[in-house]
Amino acid sequence: MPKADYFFKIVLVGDSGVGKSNLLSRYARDEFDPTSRATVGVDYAKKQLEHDGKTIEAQVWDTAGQERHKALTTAFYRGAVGALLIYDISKRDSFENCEQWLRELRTHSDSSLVAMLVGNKCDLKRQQQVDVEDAKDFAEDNGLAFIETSAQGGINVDLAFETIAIQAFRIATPAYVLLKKPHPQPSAGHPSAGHPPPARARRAASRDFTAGFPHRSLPPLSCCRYGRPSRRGGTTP
Ligand SMILES: Nc1nc2c(ncn2[C@@H]2O[C@H](COP(=O)(O)OP(=O)(O)OP(=O)(O)O)[C@@H](O)[C@H]2O)c(=O)[nH]1
Ligand SMILES: [Mg+2]
Repeated sequence: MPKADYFFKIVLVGDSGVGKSNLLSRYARDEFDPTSRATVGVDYAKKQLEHDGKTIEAQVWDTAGQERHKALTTAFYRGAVGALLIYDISKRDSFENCEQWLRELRTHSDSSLVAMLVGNKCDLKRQQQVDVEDAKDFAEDNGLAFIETSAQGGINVDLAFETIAIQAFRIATPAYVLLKKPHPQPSAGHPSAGHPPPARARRAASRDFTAGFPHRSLPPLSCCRYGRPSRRGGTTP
């Protein structure tokens, strides 16, 4: 893996069973496990992408949606610059709980964090319990981008991760360039591993954010569209 110019921590949140771990394995290794078990502690994977002539390394943290397996929240969110807030399109509850997840996300992370609402399992259209319009409304009300994905079918998975990484790149550039090193990985059995970015970097990130990150004006991504992220965060077929 070449040395990256930027390292961004991205966290996955959402109810148990929505497909967080499978989205991560599809993105990082192009794998899907139909019999995957509930995550215990924290899982971690990274992948690089090229944008604007720069190499960005997305360091993705995944934890348990189940309350009893929940990892230490503070450590999990610390230093995150992006988040995917995931629900299962065939489980209404998992969408309704997004409000709670978003609250938790906002409580524990920096105000400059960028987030995207992700309706996973869009291959289960016949069992769909969450109207796309409801999801778009929720996303718009909360300043989130929105996309539907399928970890099973590999639909829009790269696009979701790449879009959030590129959004993070747009706001974080001057601050996180100071870091120039990856966040420490969570070590096995110690999900609390990890250190916050220097206070200087975090203060700079907040300052830069006020300069006007366009995530509120991003058009919601269409349901199950294929394509690559464009410079404006939408898709180009
Ligand atoms: N049909 C379908 N099933 C999926 C999809 N993504 C995940 N699943 C299945 O949903 C179940 C739960 O997936 P996980 O990835 O383990 O869910 P999780 O959100 O990581 O769950 P926790 O670790 O408990 O928080 C597994 O049986 C997966 O195979 C998808 O896109 N489509
Ligand atoms: Mg999991």
